[in-house]
Amino acid sequence: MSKVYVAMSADIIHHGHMNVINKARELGEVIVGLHTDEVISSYWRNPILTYEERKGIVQNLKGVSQVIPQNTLDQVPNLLELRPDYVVHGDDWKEGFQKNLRDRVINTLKEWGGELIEIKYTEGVSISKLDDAINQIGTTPQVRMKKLRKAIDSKGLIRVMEAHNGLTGLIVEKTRVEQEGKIKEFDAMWVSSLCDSTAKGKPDIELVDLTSRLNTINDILEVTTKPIILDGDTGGEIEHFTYTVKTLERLGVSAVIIEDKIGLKKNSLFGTDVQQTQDSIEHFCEKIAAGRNARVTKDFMVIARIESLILKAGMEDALKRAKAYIEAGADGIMIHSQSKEPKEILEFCAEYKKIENKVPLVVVPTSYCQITEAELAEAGANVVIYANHLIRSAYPAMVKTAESILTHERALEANEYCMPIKQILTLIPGGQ
Ligand code: SPV
Ligand code: MG
Repeated sequence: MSKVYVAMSADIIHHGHMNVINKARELGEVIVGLHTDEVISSYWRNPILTYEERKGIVQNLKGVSQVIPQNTLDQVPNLLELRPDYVVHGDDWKEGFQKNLRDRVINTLKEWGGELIEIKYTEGVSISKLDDAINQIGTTPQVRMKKLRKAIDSKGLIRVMEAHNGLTGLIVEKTRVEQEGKIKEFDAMWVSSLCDSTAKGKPDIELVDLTSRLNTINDILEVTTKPIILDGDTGGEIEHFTYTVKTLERLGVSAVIIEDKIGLKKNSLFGTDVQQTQDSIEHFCEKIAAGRNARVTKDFMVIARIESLILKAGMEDALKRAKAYIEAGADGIMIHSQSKEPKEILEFCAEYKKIENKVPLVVVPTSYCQITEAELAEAGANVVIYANHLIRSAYPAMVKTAESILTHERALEANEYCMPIKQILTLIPGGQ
């Protein structure tokens, strides 16, 4: 009997998959190469179901005789091992980011006279569309909250983008780029104190109170499903912080990051240009421990942010604090820097790697923005936060439009900076 190979992720099984398997069945014995969890998260997002769960489903599909793991998006390693007579695939990979993978399959099959059979792509169904439909249904606080830890555990480095209202939340939720065989998305949202304050026309000095921050978070929660990390400033008084943790966890926020400063907080990127005071290690450890004790489940993360490099207290102090904060129960460490070069961050990362009981490491490359995600991952960072980029890009565009209208005393010239009316009307579905 002929051997037929079919590769799939099967995270959401639909009739398109069944068309492929039915065709494969006609040709012979069907072996499914099932993408491992690592493969799915490397080219897209975390799978909804685990490998074992997906395997359990696929091996019970009519006509499937064997399910084996496919450890790369590239089918070639499995093909070389199995030397199948046929590979069956939808014809949607002739163009776009999978074209390269298709060429490799064709060339490999040639070695033993195998054949690629392509069936017409099933119109109207795609995993991305189904994914969007699932997201449209919404999520629950617990499901959303767990996603952050899961993403950190299964990916080398997760990408986080700032959101300061429902609209920017939607941008982080939906923006997707296909490039070099991968679908790139943001994994989570950062509700920055700087952007949340700026959007409200206020300075970033812990002036915007928790109730107001919760309103922003709620606007974002209402229209998105991705996990949220809150910039919790200093966390305030220890007695208050415990309430904050409970409130955030109840809402389904995944993590709060608190910085080891005390007194009137100023934005870190001012560095030593303004008066800022670092908290004592003892007091900040007490705050971390209190936060940890206040949470109900371990899904919620209390992450400690170290300001030693910002305040020129030195690398040794930063590392000493990292160790102490981990001992106090921090679920993650954020190291911040306002240096224009990544040198000090990379130095910290290299030393941090040596800590035995280390926890996920968060970095915020705003000033040292030349560093790439690949370099950060290599250095050992687990979370990269793009902390202010949506508001920083929106503001100049809005000012330009306002100036144009003042200059020309009409709106015509500003049109070139604006999206068409039709587009804004339909940007958010459900308005018609
Ligand atoms: C924020 O986004 O508010 C932060 C990061 O705390 S930074 O602005 O770099 O201090
Ligand atoms: Mg902040």
